[in-house]
Amino acid sequence: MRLSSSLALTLLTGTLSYALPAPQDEATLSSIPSTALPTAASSDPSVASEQINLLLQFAQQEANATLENNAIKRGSCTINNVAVRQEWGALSKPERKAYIDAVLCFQAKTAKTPAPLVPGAKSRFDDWVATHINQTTTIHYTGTFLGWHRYFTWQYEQSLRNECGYKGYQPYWNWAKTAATGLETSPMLDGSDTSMSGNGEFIPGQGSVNLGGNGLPDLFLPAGTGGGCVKSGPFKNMSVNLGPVSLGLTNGSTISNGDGLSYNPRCLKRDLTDYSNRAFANATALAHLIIANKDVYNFQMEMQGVPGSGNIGVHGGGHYSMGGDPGRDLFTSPGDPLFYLHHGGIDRTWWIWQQLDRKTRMSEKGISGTGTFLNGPPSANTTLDTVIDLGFAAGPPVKMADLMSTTDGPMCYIYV
Ligand SMILES: [Cu+2]
Repeated sequence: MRLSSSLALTLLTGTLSYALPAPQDEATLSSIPSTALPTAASSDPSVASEQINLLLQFAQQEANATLENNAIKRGSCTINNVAVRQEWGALSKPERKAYIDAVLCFQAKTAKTPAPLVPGAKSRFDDWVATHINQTTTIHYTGTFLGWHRYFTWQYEQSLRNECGYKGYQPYWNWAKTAATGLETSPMLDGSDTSMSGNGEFIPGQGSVNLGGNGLPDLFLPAGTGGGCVKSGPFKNMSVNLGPVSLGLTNGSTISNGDGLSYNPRCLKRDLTDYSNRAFANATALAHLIIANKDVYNFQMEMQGVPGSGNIGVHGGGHYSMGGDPGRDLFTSPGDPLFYLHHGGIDRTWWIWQQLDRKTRMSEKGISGTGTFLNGPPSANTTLDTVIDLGFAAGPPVKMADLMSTTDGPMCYIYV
């Protein structure tokens, strides 16, 4: 029997959650040879979606084998306890609500960051924004980009569980899906009580955001369909306390509030922009990113966008399709709680890509870059021994070596 890929995925999810595969499902699912994987990304979105599904199934098969191996070796992360991260739309409404409640709880808890260091950090949620602001120039376009954001997102998930009683795991944003459906009607952004809140209030007559300048060619992104304060859903009353540091506005200019660490309470703004989602983070972009890039340098450059190339990658595509404040601010972006779903998507993309060649892509050969933004000013190469430290957000500091696998180090999760 040949299963449709979506049915197979459903079955595989069941397999991983309950570890009780029916024999016939196992036989069907454990048989994707690497030679069956696509070697060139399709430019047709529906074909590209099928390609991504196949890559995902292969990745799950590889991860599954590792988990079974761990069980034999009596490792701590096995198929019986592995966390399964799901797409927002795959969560039930009570599961979505539980995640939202945990984030609201986190936003109501007092910060651990000392006020003299970051006067604007008022909540536990803000501790994470402060850490990201403080380290922005050493965690983007660096050798640590993927590992740092993996650890940051995982520790955020763990803190929601440990400090706010959340029982689930970090959901992720599937950009290919919202590129097809549009953002505002997706369960993640429809403004309902079980969404991550919706669009900002519509501001008429907005211009474009310019991502060029400073010696780079102009790159104009059209404004979205919001622009103002978010007025619906769970985060309509949230206060954005930190930043901005480098916030692109829809008149082409950029504003900042110094180092962004002082107290600057304001509403959460969004400017949902389907254009940015569709142009840079649709299924064909995602399939190309995973299939066409054989080494991590090219993979992470295409993911973040080669500056001046006119392509901002799926990373930029996701950020700029949220828009608003702090969504368009590279430094303060974790101030929008949607950040963590976006970075769940980034981490999942890296995870799939790694599973295609585990030996290389989880080793030091799977790291490229230095400790500074595009190596400016020049700094040492990132290695497996490079330490990631999340400051007051969460500890302990870890080495990159512990972040190359989501099941063989301190973490224990996979994606569906
Ligand atoms: Cu970041």
